[in-house]
Amino acid sequence: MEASAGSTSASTGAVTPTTSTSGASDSEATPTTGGSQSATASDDTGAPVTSSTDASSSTGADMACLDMPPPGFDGAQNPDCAAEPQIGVFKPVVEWSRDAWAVEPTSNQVLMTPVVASLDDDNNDGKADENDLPDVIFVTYNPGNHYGPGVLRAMSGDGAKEVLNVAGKEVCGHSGLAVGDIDNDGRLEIISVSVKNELKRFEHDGTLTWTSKIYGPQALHCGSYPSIADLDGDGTPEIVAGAIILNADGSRRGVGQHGNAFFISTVADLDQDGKQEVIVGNAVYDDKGATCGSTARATATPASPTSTPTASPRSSSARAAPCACKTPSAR
Ligand SMILES: [Ca+2]
Ligand SMILES: [Ca+2]
Ligand SMILES: [Ca+2]
Ligand SMILES: [Ca+2]
Repeated sequence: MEASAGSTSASTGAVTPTTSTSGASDSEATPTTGGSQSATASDDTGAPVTSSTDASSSTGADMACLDMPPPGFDGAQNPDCAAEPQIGVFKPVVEWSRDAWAVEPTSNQVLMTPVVASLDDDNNDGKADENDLPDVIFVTYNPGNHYGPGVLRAMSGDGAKEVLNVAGKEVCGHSGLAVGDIDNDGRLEIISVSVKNELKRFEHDGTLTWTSKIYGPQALHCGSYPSIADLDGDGTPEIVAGAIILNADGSRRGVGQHGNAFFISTVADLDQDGKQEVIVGNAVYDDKGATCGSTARATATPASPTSTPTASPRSSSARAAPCACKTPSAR
């Protein structure tokens, strides 16, 4: 199962600091006196001491060991600057893995980054929260078909239980997921991307509650990773994916005209006005998709619904409004 590869990668990042490469460099990259053979000597006790009056230093002919030679340098390399990186040891231990499920068992490939959250109420206290066993939520696809329809799945964190298997809903096999309580009912919802470039919302039990309009591939992509954030700070979350911004009910809030929908859009309050902006590749949008800044010409395809949405759309007039971001002169 490729899901384990994704999590292993994350673990690798956490463990990497044990590698002692930098330590080796620190000791061996100390500026030396190029070509000098008498930089060290022994004192009366026999302990080595370092000379501070190296002959070649006084001539200016030496060169400190740098990470990289200076631009244009084509002279001989100083062998004293050579440093062999020391390779640390990383031995990941697979705690559990799974490559077949009760529903569509052949759909067992994972390309996206799984999400961890508590979907079900393990301790039967009426809530699904930090006191319950976290679940690993992901999308599988059939081998060689990651842009085809996949299966939304969840496994209990201990690997013992299949918590969720949702097939037949056209969830893109490559889709990223966002998980959060977007209706403030105390239970989590899951946002995914469909093979038709729609966003879909599922309840914690896998019930499909809405499907958005279809968007152009440059605004929303099968490989987009949705995010959930309260952009305008009104207590109700919005949904961001690629260059599109939806309200919590799936209706369109705005569509950016730049950026690359394939990757993860970032949300941050860049102008410190209390409202978060959306950063999509080379562009920044306000919470309604108006462009606050971009380094490129318009590339994204404006939203052009080609199917009947199950969510009621908002007026598109908001998209035409000027950016609400504050410029330095406007503050
Ligand atoms: Ca519980
Ligand atoms: Ca909820
Ligand atoms: Ca909001
Ligand atoms: Ca802001």
